[in-house]
Amino acid sequence: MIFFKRSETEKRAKKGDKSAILELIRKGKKDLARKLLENYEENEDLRKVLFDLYYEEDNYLQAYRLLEKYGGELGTARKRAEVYERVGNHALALEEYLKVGDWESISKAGNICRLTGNYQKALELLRRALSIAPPSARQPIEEKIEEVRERLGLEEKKKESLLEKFRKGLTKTREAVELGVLFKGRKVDEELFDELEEVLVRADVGVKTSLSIVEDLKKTAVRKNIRVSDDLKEETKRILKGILKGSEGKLNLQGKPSVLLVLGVNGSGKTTTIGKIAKRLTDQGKKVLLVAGDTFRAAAVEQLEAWSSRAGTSIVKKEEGSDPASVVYEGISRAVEEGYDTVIVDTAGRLHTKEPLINELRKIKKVVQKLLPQQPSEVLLVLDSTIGQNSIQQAKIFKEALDITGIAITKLDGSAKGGSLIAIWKELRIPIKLVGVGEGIYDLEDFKAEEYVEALVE
Ligand SMILES: Nc1nc2c(ncn2[C@@H]2O[C@H](COP(=O)(O)OP(=O)(O)OP(=O)(O)O)[C@@H](O)[C@H]2O)c(=O)[nH]1
Ligand SMILES: [Mg+2]
Repeated sequence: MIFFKRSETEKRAKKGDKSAILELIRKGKKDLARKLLENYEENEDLRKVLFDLYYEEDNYLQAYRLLEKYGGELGTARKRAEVYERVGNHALALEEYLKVGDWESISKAGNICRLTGNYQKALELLRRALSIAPPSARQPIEEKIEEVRERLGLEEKKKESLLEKFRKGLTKTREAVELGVLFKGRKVDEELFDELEEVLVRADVGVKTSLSIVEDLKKTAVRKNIRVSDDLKEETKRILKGILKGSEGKLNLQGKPSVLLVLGVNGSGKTTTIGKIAKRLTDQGKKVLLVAGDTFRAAAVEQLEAWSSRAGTSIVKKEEGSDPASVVYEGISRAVEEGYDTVIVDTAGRLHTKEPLINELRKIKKVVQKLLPQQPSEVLLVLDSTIGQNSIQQAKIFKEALDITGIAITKLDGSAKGGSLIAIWKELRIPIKLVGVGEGIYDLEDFKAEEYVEALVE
């Protein structure tokens, strides 16, 4: 009997009967329901059900695809806002959050403005949110307001020092390694050295390197007759700075236009870093063109577009699935014709298909050189510091494809593995040119080894 009823529902559902499909969903047959709904995507009513299902399953890209294709009447404003936010279309996310209008949404809208560097608007929205938020929700909003006010003040006075930024950024690593605690008022003995080695490994400095640092320290301790741990701290800094000698580099933007290729695996922070670099250059009065060479998914192009408008650059893009090399060709041609100073190329980073990826990157470079034989002046590999030393493996694969001229290390602000930077330098010997210390448009710094070590060991 039950069996009969179930197949009856499925039969109706297959014919596009909404209540039958809803029943399937209620009964947990979501895969089937989704498949059926996808066949009826053209139907306005069923499309709404499909959107809600995608949303529920955190399938933001598909939900976004529906919004793109059929216009923004699906779901509720709150759901749409979340989808837009997740795929990085901040302008539309903002619009939708403001439509919802409760304290939570206004606060989210304020946060988007904060992250995109629109601090004046962020302040206005966060204050509005604070005025209508329940007491229990006020603290985090107040903290954000504080941060934005600081930003506004700092921007006038010129930003906080690099050391400060590194200090803040490396908080998580420091918490994990507790070097400060370790070096405080301890006797210098074997136990201390063991612990030191352990915390260095924990910060992902690498086993071999950690061991050699500790060996070096032991010798120094004997030679200089060091008996209290506090004195070891300065020696540790000295050794680390020695290891990092030569690791600093500056972006090479020679030529007009100069071409910057940006590589890295999915989620490493390529697009964000491109946005930050672009902002830096346009602030210097440069004419910058972004090229959406990640044609693998539509949202990637959207994301780059959002950064492009924030940074005030132009963008060259094509539809999802286009040949990346052809987008690059178009971009470089346009940059030459229209006198751009710098072209920055975003690329796709799916590593699970290694060979095609390598071929694609080589092809992109070839296309660049067909038009501009001296370029790219910079091939920048973006590595995520939160995955620590695993990024070394990734880097090696990208090295197979192209000569990498510089590294950008991202998310140093959220990483307990900030020590991996040392291992990355030791292993790869490619200059570290930039570090990402937050999600905001100004959260990018030139790498400075001294400041990094000071912040790490302090
Ligand atoms: N905290 C922090 N987050 C960052 C930083 N850089 C990037 N992110 C975040 O990391 C996530 C991925 O960044 P994307 O720029 O989209 O990475 P991507 O390499 O372009 O990723 P794909 O386009 O998927 O290949 C986003 O949520 C960014 O906000 C950083 O320096 N600090
Ligand atoms: Mg990207």
